[in-house]
Amino acid sequence: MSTETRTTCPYCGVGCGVIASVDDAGKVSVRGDPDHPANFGRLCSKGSALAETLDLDGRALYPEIQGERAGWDQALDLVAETFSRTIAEHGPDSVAFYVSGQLLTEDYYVANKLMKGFIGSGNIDTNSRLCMASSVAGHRRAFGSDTVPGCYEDLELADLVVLVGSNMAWCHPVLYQRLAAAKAARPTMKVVVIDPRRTATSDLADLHLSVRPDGDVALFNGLLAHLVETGKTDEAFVGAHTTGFADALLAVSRQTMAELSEATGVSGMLLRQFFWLFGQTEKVVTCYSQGVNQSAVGTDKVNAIVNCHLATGRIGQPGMGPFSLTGQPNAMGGREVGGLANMLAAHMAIENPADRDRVQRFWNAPVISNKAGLKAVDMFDAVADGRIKALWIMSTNPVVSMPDADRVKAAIKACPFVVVSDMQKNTDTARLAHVLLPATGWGEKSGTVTNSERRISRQRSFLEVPGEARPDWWQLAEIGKRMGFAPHFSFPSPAEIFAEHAALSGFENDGARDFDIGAYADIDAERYEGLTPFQWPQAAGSAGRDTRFFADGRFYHPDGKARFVATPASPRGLAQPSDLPFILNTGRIRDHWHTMTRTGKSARLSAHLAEPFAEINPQDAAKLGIDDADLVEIAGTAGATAIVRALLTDRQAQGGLFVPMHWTGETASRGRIDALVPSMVDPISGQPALKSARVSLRRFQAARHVFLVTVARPQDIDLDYWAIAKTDGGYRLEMAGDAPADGWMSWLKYRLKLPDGMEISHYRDTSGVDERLAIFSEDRLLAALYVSALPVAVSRQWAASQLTATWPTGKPRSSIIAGRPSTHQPDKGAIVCSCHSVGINEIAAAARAGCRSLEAIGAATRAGTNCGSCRPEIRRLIDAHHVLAAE
Ligand SMILES: Nc1nc2c(c(=O)[nH]1)N[C@H]1C(S)=C(S)[C@@H](COP(=O)(O)OP(=O)(O)OC[C@H]3O[C@@H](n4cnc5c(=O)[nH]c(N)nc54)[C@H](O)[C@@H]3O)O[C@H]1N2
Ligand SMILES: Nc1nc2c(c(=O)[nH]1)N[C@H]1C(S)=C(S)[C@@H](COP(=O)(O)OP(=O)(O)OC[C@H]3O[C@@H](n4cnc5c(=O)[nH]c(N)nc54)[C@H](O)[C@@H]3O)O[C@H]1N2
Ligand code: SF4
Ligand SMILES: [Mo]
Repeated sequence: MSTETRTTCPYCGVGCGVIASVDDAGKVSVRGDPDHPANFGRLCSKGSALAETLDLDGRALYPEIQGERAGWDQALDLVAETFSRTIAEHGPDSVAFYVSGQLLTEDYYVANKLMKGFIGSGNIDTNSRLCMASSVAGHRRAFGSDTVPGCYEDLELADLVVLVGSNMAWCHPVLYQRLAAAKAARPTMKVVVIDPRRTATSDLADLHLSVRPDGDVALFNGLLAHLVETGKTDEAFVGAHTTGFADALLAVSRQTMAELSEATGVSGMLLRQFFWLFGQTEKVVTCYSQGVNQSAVGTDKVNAIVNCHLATGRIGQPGMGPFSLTGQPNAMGGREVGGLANMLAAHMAIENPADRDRVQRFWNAPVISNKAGLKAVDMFDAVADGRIKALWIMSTNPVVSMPDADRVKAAIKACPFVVVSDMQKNTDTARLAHVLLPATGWGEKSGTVTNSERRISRQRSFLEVPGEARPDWWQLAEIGKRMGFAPHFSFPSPAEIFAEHAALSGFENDGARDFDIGAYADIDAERYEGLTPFQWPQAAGSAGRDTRFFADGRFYHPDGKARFVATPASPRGLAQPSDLPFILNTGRIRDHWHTMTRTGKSARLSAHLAEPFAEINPQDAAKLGIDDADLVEIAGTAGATAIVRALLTDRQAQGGLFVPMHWTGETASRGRIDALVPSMVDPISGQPALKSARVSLRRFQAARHVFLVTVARPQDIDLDYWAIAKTDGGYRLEMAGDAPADGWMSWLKYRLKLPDGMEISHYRDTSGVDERLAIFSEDRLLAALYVSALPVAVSRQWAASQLTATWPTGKPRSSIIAGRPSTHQPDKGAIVCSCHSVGINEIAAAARAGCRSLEAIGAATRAGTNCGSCRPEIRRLIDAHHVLAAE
């Protein structure tokens, strides 16, 4: 017997439905919900591994004050009193909330209500500032509202899908799979990827345009000019439903193809192909994500794209439209409640007195913030210079994810009062909290999230709440009550919060505002429990209208028309100190989620890419004497440096580097890449340019390279470089630095706190440099350490798997010292398919043995047969073997 709960994945903005089962023994398993309209049963590698991330290791289980356990009353009283006193002494703008697109809508609603309507400050901002702010600003400029016009189905209906600055195969994998399936079923459909580097997503593309970093505005301006010149614009639509076309065209300076090619970094031939394709295809969807948003010209990029859709009237119709892909599970919900410092609630505008009055009346609030609050980067500046004296950080890890991260860390450290709500207690940010409030996490809390296509789905709890963890909405409401606003924050459960949120969206709306879910204003607990996924808008009394916006040509500016926005191409942001020759691009990998507080718990997910790395073009590497698997040191403007592994690939263009954002102070010695990213922002949206920092690069000379597998997490590692990843039965570490004066044996014993008397195998080569150590206790391997002057050549996967193997007395220990299996045990190699733990060597062997299709590889090895996230990589391996075979 098992109980099943329908819920929603807590990771990306695709918002897949998940069915979680708990069996009699309490074991959790998950599968895709076949009835959920986002995924129809599919899940990616991260979603499939959710059950592996639910352990209590490292969880915050009770409130702490200054690192000491405290009761909830004590902690809440301290927070409420300190916020109230700070406000009394220094005014409402001396406090701030920094929240997250991973809060549920109900949490978010209460946070925004408390700050804007009761504390009376705009100082609530969110990590969505780092994520969606440019899209929000671009939408508001063009449409008069923050509206995503289309839905997922449009990607399947389109004849051309353009992906700009989106690594969809890794970051919105299920949507990518839907796209890939649609293309396979209808091969005439075209896909164009616009990204400076070739990614797993590019493998689906008919055309890949390796645009110069931030060359997108020039590119879409060029497209607009082409559409005009070739008569592909929709004059009737432009005339009836838009203004500003002439001005926008003026800003698109006449450029020759050669000039355009120079400005975009894309050859004239590829540009012509793309322009032609876009011009002649009616059904075009342009999806964009962080390669667009996270830029000093992010808002202009959004508008340059939207301009092309407005000019052709391709918006709001099936298979057509600009489509901003939201990153976090509830980035969209946060926008609905007004979680950004410059928004109000229910898509109302903080700068609009009538909107302010309406929200204040609805809330029956004593005050209402009458100006925008501080945006994330400015907020942490204000923390740094003492203007903000009390800060509450909720469901985000800014010490890792904010630009200029060392400065953010120092600001938080120096702030007189910092509250952190998190599920985990050892995050880089939670470690700095004066008050740590333990939050319930996925599976333990209830509420709603809204995905990229405006679809609202329930997250439902199905696990016991561990320790004294409490949901974020409850924490916020308790503080509201204790600050003297009890009648306004006495919510018995998330259902009442959702009802209030829905009621506000419909309040005096009458179609004036896009966000309207007034149909749910009187939802009760029972209906809320049974709520099935639905898309907004759903106004009271309207029977589920069309799910697309703008089909009727009506926009939300006062005159009902959309605006073309002039977007002159400017090199803002890339003004370059010449001693820092590389442009640092940052982003995501397939199997990790942001700062890894959850995905880092899964051995399977940690196996794909187990240490921080930089993608480097081989020619750049050759010039700097960098070999594959060397360590490299990257230095930024602020003086901070990072050490990561070199991964040479021609997918990375010359002059650029790509480094993932996931490694933290918990998982690597110097992997926090945001310490190197300056906090330059887009002047309109306030979103930081996280993809174009200037850096220098050099080989990092390490005296020794070390690889370690161990059942226990080592303490106090004092080497220059280390990175730790979870593996079945323990951890694996890549390390480098000087050899310890008293030898590796005592080094290891101290780090692992090992008692004397263990069984030890030891090998040292004649030079005395290469050394190998294995420590056993009875029939278990406790640790194996490999030391070399060069990057250690040991099968990682195999060595790690020995932690769970049995080593009966008499079984020769030599193989572990050799670092490779004996001949009859093949080495899997690096894991490609995390669902079935299939390694690169197994897939390559199957390809060599004649498997030429994904299906054949799947049949032979099971790789790629579950979630499908690894299919682009398998495809690449098949292709590589094809080429080799043909040569
Ligand atoms: N596996 C995984 N999936 C995730 C997440 C995760 O942490 N892990 N996080 C989620 C979140 S919150 C977000 S916001 C999304 C992000 O999803 P994406 O935006 O797809 O992911 P990123 O890797 O940040 O960046 C996308 C691409 O932008 C490219 N790029 C950089 N500069 C430029 C430029 O100037 N122009 C263009 N056209 N492209 C450029 C990069 O090379 C990169 O391939 O992913 C979501 N999904
Ligand atoms: N260089 C660079 N920096 C980036 C980016 C980039 O592309 N490049 N991307 C930016 C983007 S788009 C984003 S979205 C951010 C993401 O960056 P963050 O938001 O800092 O990353 P997460 O690891 O998702 O942090 C979420 C935290 O909330 C905790 N948590 C999980 N569930 C709950 C809950 O229900 N309640 C509470 N209270 N806590 C919970 C987790 O344990 C974790 O500590 O990073 C940004 N930073
Ligand atoms: S695509 Fe993957 S991470 Fe995103 S919601 Fe679906 S299962 Fe979760
Ligand atoms: Mo994001």
